[in-house]
Amino acid sequence: MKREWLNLYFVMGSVDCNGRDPRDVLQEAIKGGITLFQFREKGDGVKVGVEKLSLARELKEICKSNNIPFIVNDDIDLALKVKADGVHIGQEDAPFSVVDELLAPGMIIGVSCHTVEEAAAAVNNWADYIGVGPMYFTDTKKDIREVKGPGVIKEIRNAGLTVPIVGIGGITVENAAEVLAAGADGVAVISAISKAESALEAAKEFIRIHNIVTN
Ligand code: TZP
Ligand code: IFP
Ligand code: MG
Repeated sequence: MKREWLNLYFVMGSVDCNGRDPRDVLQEAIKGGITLFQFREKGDGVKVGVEKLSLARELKEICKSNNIPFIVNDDIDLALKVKADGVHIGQEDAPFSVVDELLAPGMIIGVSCHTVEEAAAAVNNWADYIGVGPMYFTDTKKDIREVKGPGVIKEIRNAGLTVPIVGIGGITVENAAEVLAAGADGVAVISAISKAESALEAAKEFIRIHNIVTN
């Protein structure tokens, strides 16, 4: 995978869009410059079964026609069915070795990490990238760990780990620069784009900030 794919990682499911059509929100976010997309269908009122599958297929097609890699959160079966480019798994999900065996060759594996120890273990298991968070408080995920801030990313970099990293959790255009300055390759956001008045303008602003901090 290319490190630049993490520049602006948009994560979203049908319940994150304030009642808007997720296909429209994704199209707008792509026009605004997102570089990677994760389908994360979680929370109250989510789609299941064939409805989840057909939404995944539609979002995947939108990504494909715009050359944006498509990642599926947690659901390995779904990822294989829609021929996703990769999966994102948490520390509580199936062990890495199990996941790796189920996936097609070349698929991206991202892992959620909260500490230097978890990051080191993910690197040893050949994770393609890690998501570190929650950086800040968020209402979007109900079972979040302790908020530790961008300092964890600094610790991971100081430990010599060069693995591609995105920060996640409560990231907005106001605090994204701190996360990047701590050593993240990019930021992963749900609500700051999915619930923005304009997903396009929000994404554009994140890209503008990424360009300022990393150039
Ligand atoms: N993992 C850690 S925090 C989080 C996830 C999926 C939610 C991020 O959502 P938001 O709206 O960007 O805070
Ligand atoms: N990190 C990420 C990512 N996605 C998640 N769903 C998560 C943590 C819980 F953005 F991919 F890094
Ligand atoms: Mg970057």
